[in-house]
Amino acid sequence: MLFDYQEFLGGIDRSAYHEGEWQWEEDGYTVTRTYTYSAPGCHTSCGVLMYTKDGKLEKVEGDPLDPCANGRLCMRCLNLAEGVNYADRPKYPLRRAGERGENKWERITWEEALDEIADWIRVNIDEAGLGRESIFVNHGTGRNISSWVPFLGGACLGTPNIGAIGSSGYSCYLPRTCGTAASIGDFPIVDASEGHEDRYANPEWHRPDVVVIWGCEPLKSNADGYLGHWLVACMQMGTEFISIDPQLTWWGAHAAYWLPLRPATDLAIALAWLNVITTEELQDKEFVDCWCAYYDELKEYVAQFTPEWAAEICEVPADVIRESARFYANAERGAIQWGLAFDTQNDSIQLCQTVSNLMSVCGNIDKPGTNILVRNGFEINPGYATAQLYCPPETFAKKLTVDVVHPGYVHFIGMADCDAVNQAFETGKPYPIKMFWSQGANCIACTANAAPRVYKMLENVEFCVVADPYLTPTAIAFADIFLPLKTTAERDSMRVWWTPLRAMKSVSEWYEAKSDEELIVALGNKLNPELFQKRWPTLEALLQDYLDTGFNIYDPETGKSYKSAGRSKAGMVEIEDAHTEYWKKHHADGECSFDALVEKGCYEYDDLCDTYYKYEKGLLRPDGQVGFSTPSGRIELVPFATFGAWGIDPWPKHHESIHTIKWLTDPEFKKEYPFICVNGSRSYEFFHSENRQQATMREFHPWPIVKISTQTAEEYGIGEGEWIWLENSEGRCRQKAHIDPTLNPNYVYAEHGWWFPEEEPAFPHLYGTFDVNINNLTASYETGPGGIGCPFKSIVCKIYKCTDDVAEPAPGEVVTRLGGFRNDYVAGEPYAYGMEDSWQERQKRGEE
Ligand SMILES: Nc1nc2c(c(=O)[nH]1)N[C@H]1C(S)=C(S)[C@@H](COP(=O)(O)OP(=O)(O)OC[C@H]3O[C@@H](n4cnc5c(=O)[nH]c(N)nc54)[C@H](O)[C@@H]3O)O[C@H]1N2
Ligand SMILES: Nc1nc2c(c(=O)[nH]1)N[C@H]1C(S)=C(S)[C@@H](COP(=O)(O)OP(=O)(O)OC[C@H]3O[C@@H](n4cnc5c(=O)[nH]c(N)nc54)[C@H](O)[C@@H]3O)O[C@H]1N2
Ligand code: SF4
Ligand SMILES: [Mo]
Repeated sequence: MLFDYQEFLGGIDRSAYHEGEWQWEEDGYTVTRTYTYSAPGCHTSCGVLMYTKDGKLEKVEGDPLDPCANGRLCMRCLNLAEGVNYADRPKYPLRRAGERGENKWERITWEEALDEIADWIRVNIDEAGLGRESIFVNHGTGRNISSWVPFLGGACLGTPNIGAIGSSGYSCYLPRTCGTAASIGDFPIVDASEGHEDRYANPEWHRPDVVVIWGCEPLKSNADGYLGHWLVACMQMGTEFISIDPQLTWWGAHAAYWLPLRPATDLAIALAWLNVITTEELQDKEFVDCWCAYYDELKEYVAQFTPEWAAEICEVPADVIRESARFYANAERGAIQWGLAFDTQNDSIQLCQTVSNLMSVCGNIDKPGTNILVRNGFEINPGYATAQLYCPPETFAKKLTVDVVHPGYVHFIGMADCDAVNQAFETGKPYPIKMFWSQGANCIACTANAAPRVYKMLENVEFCVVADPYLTPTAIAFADIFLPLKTTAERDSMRVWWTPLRAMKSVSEWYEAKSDEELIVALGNKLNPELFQKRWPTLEALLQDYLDTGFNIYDPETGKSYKSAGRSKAGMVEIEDAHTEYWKKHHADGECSFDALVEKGCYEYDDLCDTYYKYEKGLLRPDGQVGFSTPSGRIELVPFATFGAWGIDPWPKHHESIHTIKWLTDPEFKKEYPFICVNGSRSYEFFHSENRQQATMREFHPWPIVKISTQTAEEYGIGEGEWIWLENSEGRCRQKAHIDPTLNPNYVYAEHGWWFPEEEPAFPHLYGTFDVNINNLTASYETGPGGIGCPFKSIVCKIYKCTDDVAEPAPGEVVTRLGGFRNDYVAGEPYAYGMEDSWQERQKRGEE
């Protein structure tokens, strides 16, 4: 065994690391034991030692006493001080002084900024007779904004329209949560012992025998609250791996099987695996009999999806599909680590549901070393469900829902539907959006599919506030008011994304920046003083309420408590007790506070995620009965009830995207656009568009890189490091070629999220963001069943070398000055011409 946890623990000099202390002096530094979260962003939160001198962050080291990360840090945390102390980081609130995009600003006070915002809303929305639904609140991916920004939208601004602009089908994570909510009722993650404080030494834990790394690169991404190095530790203890990925990753290179499928054909593999498992009777019979519903129906349905059928679609040989299915199913403890690629397909929600069935039929649910079911630590669940408690019901009823653009579906998610929001911006229907509030997102550089189209939607918005630690392309392009925010180093905050509950303790100051939490308190007291003065008058009160009730309604005067009635409906339901498990555990002993958590070393594990076989113990269902949190109490292998209620076909079917169906069936089209352009694979240096300011990161990774195969490089005469154009019907951008001999010659791999903070901010250059933006080539409005998922990672393109002799305008000029690549967008439609219909249209005509 290459990794022995006890030996690792034994090798740490715990007194040298000041066990039991959270702050001490060392060699002229103050050292603080805490967690980072964001900004800059990351889904995870690792234990750090922050070294400060005279109130300035000087360096960061991993904390080997932290059980989450065991002292291991990414370069992004090790280099945190450079981001925090970035010289051009905004110090004060700013008011736009020139035209949008001129990058002219004047310094204002916080009081002026908040007054201006309050006045604008009063005059242009309230007194104009409009509702607060005409404010759209925008955020990006999950990080230390996930609960705070929706909460700000609901409690401070009173709007139900909150979401991530341009993120069609919320094709990040949401499909996975919805797909598993329907069948299992809870979310499964690979058990690498992360639920236990004693980790790999926990007596009940067992390392997985086989882990499938599927559409995920957990080493680079540490995505969704999960750390990639936990799986490396499993590998070192003997776990075997399967990689299902179009490109050869580190995991593929270390795997027993690598299935290099054609992008976005995962459902074909998943169905074929189910076919092999059910026909060869490899399922866990006892688990299926006791805990699963509709096994026979599932077996009968998947009989048609043989490995030979799948091989035709996904280009992986049938025998490899068959053998890898057996390898997973025959393992006593198998686990599946899935990633973003699951969300970026037309089939997303059905794919996620089908792969959760693979876990279920093999009995790989909540048993040590398989996929365990997890919830937020101590059931602290702030976010959308609580935001809507504070939005008046009549306003909430006006939320922009999926049926506005994709008739026939039922809205069941917390956010406003992304495409419905697009349509409201593009057409003013069903009502116009007047104000855009963006916090923790950099939409035109990153979040938005069809970025030039989103630019067009937003350029004339009447009033825009951007709150961010940095001046981003989005801020330059749209902000009327810019609010400077704190980073993790300056911020008192907490997080629950699984377990443990963690605290971030501020260690330094940055001029007049406020934290997201401080902004909520300041804005709420300005705009909604009656509620805020009673409930969250101060930061301390806000943090305390996070621990006590997770922002659910608890009225000490009446003793009544309320929770949200459900994501799609307005209103609230009375409940017995709004208090969190944390409050219940610590209220009596007085240790239920932010300060107490900090003094404990900034973390505390909860019992639920620490427990196996929760379904046998009655821990999952609200009624306390054994079983799963589904309508029948069993895992519903065919989710008739839930998908039925959502308007989604419970029988999964593989659907190609508009691009790939044409690529597969029309030789002329394929000749014009010979490549599938996979995009947005993560890199160690950056988190989306973040960290581009840091010289050290840019030394490692100076330019956007597009990977091409050796064969393509030869065919096109492209050399390593040469700039090339990528283009399709929607637009074009350029990136630098990197020749990868392992890449399939039919694919190119482009990066996303680029801008150059060292370059000119003003229009038309806008930090160069549109020149290199792969989202010039993606589309909105093409979503899967339920309006969930969008196939933006399997678009098509052509490539050609960049030459100096073509005097065409740069993409930045095209987008910010010349009206964009296209002027023929039709609201509600992904492509205006030259493309087939979406699968929904094809289905209506009976072609699917
Ligand atoms: N083509 C293509 N496009 C993609 C992707 C892809 O794979 N391919 N990936 C997509 C995915 S999965 C996602 S999730 C989106 C992400 O899109 P975004 O979430 O918009 O990406 P970021 O660059 O992380 O933008 C976050 C902004 O938030 C700020 N920030 C960081 N931390 C904090 C904080 O704690 N508080 C506040 N208020 N601000 C903070 C940062 O400074 C930054 O400006 O991009 C999507 N775009
Ligand atoms: N360093 C860093 N970490 C990040 C981020 C970041 O920007 N930088 N972003 C964060 C965010 S918001 C997210 S959503 C996560 C995403 O992180 P992950 O879930 O790990 O996903 P990716 O890194 O986008 O891609 C993983 C793999 O999917 C493969 N892939 C592409 N298309 C397909 C397909 O159709 N099928 C299959 N099976 N595989 C495919 C790619 O080749 C790649 O190797 O990372 C998070 N963590
Ligand atoms: S995963 Fe990496 S970047 Fe994220 S908090 Fe941990 S060390 Fe920092
Ligand atoms: Mo994401």
